[in-house]
Amino acid sequence: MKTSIHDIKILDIPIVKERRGNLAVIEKEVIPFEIKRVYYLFDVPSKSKRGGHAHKALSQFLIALSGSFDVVLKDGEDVVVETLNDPSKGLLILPGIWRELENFSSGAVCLVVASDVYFEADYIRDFITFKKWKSTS
Ligand code: T46
Repeated sequence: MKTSIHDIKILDIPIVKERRGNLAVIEKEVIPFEIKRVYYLFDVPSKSKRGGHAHKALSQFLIALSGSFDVVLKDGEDVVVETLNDPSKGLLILPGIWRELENFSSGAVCLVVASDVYFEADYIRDFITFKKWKSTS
């Protein structure tokens, strides 16, 4: 799997701004995959870490709907940390990238838009296995 942390992108989400408040729309022009699932993380204790795995085929788009958190991204060679704190921007993570979510602020909500349904066999949950898979696939 040839993806690297350089393939990770922060994408703008179109916003309809009004005095009544803002409305954000995620349609197929915004993200490069068909949406099959949406889930969200909330009430995450500040010391908690989520993620700690990679996906073989799944693409995901992460948005901080509220509050902030850090996403640590690894491709087996390099590491980058993206802080998400703006509901008008989302983080596109392609398959083959290790991710760890941490430093959740109080009230943070992480919305995840995914390219497929939940499938445990798509996960690599061990970092050594991930590095081997990256170098051989
Ligand atoms: C990711 C980060 C950002 C389901 O039953 N259905 C689902 O759609 C998901 C995502 C999870 N689950 C079950 C599987 C586990 O028994 O919920 C439990 C917790 O899942 P996990 O430990 O994978 O949760 P996170 O927060 O560490 O990771 C999740 C996603 O799994 C992952 O793809 O990138 O959020």
